[in-house]
Amino acid sequence: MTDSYLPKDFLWGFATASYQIEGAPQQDGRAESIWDTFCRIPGKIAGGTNGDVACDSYNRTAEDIELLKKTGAKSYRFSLSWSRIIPLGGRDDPVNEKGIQHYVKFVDDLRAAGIEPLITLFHWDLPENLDKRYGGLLNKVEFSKDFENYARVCFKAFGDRVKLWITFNEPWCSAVLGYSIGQFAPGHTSDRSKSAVGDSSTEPWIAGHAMLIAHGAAVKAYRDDFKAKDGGQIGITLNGDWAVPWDENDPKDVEAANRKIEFAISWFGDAIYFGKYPDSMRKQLGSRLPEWTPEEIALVKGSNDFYGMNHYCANYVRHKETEPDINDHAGNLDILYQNKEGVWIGPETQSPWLRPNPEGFRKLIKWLSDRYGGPTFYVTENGTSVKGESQLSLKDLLDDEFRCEYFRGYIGALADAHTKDGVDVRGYSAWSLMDNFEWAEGYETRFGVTYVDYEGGQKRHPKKSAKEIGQIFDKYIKKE
Ligand code: NCW
Repeated sequence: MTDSYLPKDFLWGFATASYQIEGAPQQDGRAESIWDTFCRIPGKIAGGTNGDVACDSYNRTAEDIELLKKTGAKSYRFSLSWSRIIPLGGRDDPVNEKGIQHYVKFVDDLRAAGIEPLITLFHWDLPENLDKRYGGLLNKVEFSKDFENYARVCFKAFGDRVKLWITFNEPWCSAVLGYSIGQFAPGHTSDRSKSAVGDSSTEPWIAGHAMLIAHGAAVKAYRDDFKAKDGGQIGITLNGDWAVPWDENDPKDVEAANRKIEFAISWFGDAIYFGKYPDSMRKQLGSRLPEWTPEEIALVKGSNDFYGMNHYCANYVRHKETEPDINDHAGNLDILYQNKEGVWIGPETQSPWLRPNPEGFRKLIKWLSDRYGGPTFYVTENGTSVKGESQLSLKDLLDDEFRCEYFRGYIGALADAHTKDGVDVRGYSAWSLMDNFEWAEGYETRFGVTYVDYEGGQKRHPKKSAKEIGQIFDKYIKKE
């Protein structure tokens, strides 16, 4: 028996993203995104795969809604494909009515099923044409104008039906994995042995700045012209793991753990809540980190109606004595899974970066709540892959006790954060409704509560977790 609870009307459900599930790359006038082209670069995606078919969700919306209904979900977070709505991306380029109509029908069908839509405008699949035309995220002026225009087209088309909007998903990933490590589209890196393009000494920070300005411009457009009439809320979704000092007694490791969170989360969070970058980043990066103009501060500061939190795991962090180099975008430190005593942070999963630690979730959301003055939170992603899941027989993989245990731990920790730490949390989207294209990790890594049989006609098989998650929420959500 637990005393912890989640508020009545708590909005729980599942999340996905357009490129990871839709497929249908040429249907109804869609043009290419940077992920279509990135996947064609040899060696970038495990198994040489891509999102051409994925879960074929573009043609299976009714099936996906049935899946949601079976779980009892109250909400569904999905992203729009910019390349379907404005195929060439820009503010002077044509709007594709067929793309709009597809999503209008989907939103209407969700609502008819009693499921609240949460829309993400940008989950990494930038129209390829904008990357070609002016360098995409590296051109803050052009990018923010085009993003604002795209956002306005979406607010106009769906604003009367959609009450929760997310501008960007995990801008850290687009910036660092896309413009420094080269693991994500468009694959820039300074390491000439891996790629011929990019300058990771400045590009990730320029891309991050551009996304913040574009976020601010879209929020201003929403607040000026749509919010009062449509009565919705808008925010950004930031990723970030909890950081535990490798040696709790070493002040340098304690400081490094804090620095890690600042480089990963406060980079964007401080800009949005305080109108500046963290001192730790300015100190290490100097002029490589863009300066704010007064107009940009006015646009970005205060631009969240809620904080969208993606969270998966925790790490140990150890301070590094060597001088930071240009590729050190975490703040001159090492990220480890074992601490000084040899204790593991959590069990292994299929994803090299993910080791579950529910207590870290409670600590991080409290840390964020304290730092940013108690904002309203929506947890926009949380979930796990399972080591070796793809190798199991269908019967065994449907019995995903590891994932159920993950959800029990994390949802319990969230209820504790709400009840015992006073965190204002209103919603939660589990990642993910179904197995899908896991970016650079291809199809081998599965995060779904539903098994998708890619070779077997895309048949969807709910796993044990698809049923259990509703029971977990039922235990915590207040009845009156
Ligand atoms: S890859 C990633 N994810 C997964 C993805 O499926 C989803 O679209 C994202 O929103 C699950 O949740 C997010 N996150 C990136 C993890 C960081 C990897 C760090 C690699 C360091 C080299």
